[in-house]
Amino acid sequence: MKMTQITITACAALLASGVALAEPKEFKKADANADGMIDAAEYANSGAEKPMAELDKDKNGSLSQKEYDALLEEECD
Ligand SMILES: [Ca+2]
Ligand SMILES: [Ca+2]
Repeated sequence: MKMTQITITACAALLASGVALAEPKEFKKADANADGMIDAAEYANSGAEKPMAELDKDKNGSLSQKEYDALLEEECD
């Protein structure tokens, strides 16, 4: 088995024991209208399972790329 496969398998096991199996989309794919922000509707379709409010650090009701990227970084810790 290749190293990348081992890593992915370990990651999947971690996710299975924790919260999500779904992998959130990358920012540009989640941002359906390409306005540079993820709004609530886009977030609902992003595949993320974390409550949006936890990522919305400035509480403006949408996620900047920086706010959204925190989700991707936490995904497989
Ligand atoms: Ca958007
Ligand atoms: Ca925000």
